[in-house]
Amino acid sequence: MDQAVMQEPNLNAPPHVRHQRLIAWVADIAALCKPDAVYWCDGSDAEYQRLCQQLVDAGTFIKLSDSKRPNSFLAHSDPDDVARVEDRTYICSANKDDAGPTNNWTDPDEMRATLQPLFDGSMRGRTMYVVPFSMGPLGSPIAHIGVELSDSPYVAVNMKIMTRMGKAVFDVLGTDGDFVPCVHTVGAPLADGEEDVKWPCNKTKYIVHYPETREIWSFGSGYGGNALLGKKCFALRIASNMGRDEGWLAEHMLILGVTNPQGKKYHVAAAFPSACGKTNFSMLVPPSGFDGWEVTTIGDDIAWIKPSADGRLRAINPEAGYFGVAPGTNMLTNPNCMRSLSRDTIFTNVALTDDGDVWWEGMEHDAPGQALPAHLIDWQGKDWTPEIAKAQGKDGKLKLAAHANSRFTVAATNNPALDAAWDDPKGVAIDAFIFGGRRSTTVPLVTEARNWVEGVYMAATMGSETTAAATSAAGVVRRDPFAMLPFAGYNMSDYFQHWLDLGDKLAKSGATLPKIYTTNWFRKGADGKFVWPGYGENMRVLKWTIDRIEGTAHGTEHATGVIPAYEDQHWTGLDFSAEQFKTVTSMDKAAWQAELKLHEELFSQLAFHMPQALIDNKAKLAERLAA
Ligand code: SAT
Ligand code: MN
Repeated sequence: MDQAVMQEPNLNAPPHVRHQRLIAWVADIAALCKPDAVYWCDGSDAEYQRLCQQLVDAGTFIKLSDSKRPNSFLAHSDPDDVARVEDRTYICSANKDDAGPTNNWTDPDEMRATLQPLFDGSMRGRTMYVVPFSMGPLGSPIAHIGVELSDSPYVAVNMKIMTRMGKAVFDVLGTDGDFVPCVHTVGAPLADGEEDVKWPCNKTKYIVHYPETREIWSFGSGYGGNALLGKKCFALRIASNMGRDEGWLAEHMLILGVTNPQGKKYHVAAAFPSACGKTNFSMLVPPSGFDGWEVTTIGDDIAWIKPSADGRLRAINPEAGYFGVAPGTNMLTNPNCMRSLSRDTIFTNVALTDDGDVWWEGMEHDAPGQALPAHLIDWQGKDWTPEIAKAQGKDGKLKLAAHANSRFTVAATNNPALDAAWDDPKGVAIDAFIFGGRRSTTVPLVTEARNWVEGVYMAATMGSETTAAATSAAGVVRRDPFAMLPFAGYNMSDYFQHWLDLGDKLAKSGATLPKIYTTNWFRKGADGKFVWPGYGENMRVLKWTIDRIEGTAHGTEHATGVIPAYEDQHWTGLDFSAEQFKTVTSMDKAAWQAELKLHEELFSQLAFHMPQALIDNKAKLAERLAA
């Protein structure tokens, strides 16, 4: 690995690194973690290929067939390292109240004392990669820089796809630029001559944030949001703190552009909990009946939003790639995503086919007639056939070939629906926010907030049935305010206040605030099946929200907000009856009375600093429901 490899961990950095504080920090961490070598990533394609080959040689990566899936790899993780570990994730603010009741908190000094011996010598036998990255277009006024030190080459190659990673970051940093220091170790030091495992990790895991000093320390996991520290740790938990202090928003939101047949373009930012179809929505293909409409992707998971001089909220996607859920992705649910994944992709925990390609549950819909593959290697490296799957499955379901939270990592530039402005340093002006939960009952397909406070209330009280993206139990309803429950890096009530304050400030400046909506694609009928077809058909809901902004669509006032009637929706190209529409939009009074009790529970949990405006909004809602 040429001259960039340091034989002594604390040797000087390459000449293009001119930031003494950064170099000193790298030396300090090397002294603590004691890697065998330090390697400064330059972010080049050659480096990416070299590291991928190294991962192949180590058995971590399987190279997929070059004819089926060019330039692509598959990794199977340790079976105990497959998702974010929320119960091991900490916000260590100086004051407990600043972390709030929704975050795990430990006194920062105490946490440092706990972590010190764990990190001491944790990288023995490994190389420490210095991974410089920009979250957002290089040099953008909305972007920020981080440097991750990690002993995982899997992390280095994923960061190359997920962020603007490499040498150019040092130019932006100059001699004294700000960066968020991120330290990551898989926590599996190697004794002299000890052979490595394919997916090193540690049973003990700590994902730790120090909001005041803007630091991230991650120990013991090599997976996704636990290890790719630019993503949830920086872009949401640390950045939400930066946003609170500096007057901007770091949100768990996709950003899309939608252009109507007249050529007028709008931008929408939408929040959904993990694994609720954000990637699908961000790459939506307008269905039949929508000639002339176009949807383009700016981002699929995270948005950084800053007020600009003209009073508009301008958003960038801080990421440069997609780390999306594979199962359920197919040509029907997300054709643009399938096309993105046709090459240059890292897959994690999906199944391997006999001809060197990948497979996951849901893909069978792409190959009619050949419902399930005859043989696979499943995500745990075991033989999988439909017969084995049947015999070893539980509750009448087939044993999964791909883990429910299996993922793909792919560059945004592979997306055929990528927005021309996705990398624009100025960002895009947001016209509407959408907050969507996964609820089989109660919450209508779409509701428009009558004002900013009502919208913030809707977002704050959002509930969702849990998914496999976190290691906790799937399928129970939990409140997930703004889809930020696991990601808000400070007190949730203060975070609500921040949203209210920003709205106030923009309104006072005379700006038109974005409209706020909630959606729910997941209402079920009496037969327990989803009623709304979802996916591309969500365009119909999107069109209504845009037409409301244009002032051309009708809606009816309900207790919770404004809801379209059947005739307010554009139905060309879809056979969807008024009766079905009623099932997905009906407002059941009793269900809402029960729902309000759950809002009450949330409000008492978050009582400290709960904004009065939201308490008042709840009282008004209760009155309207009682009327
Ligand atoms: O594991 S990640 O946090 O990167 C993905 C997710 O949970 O949304
Ligand atoms: Mn997410």
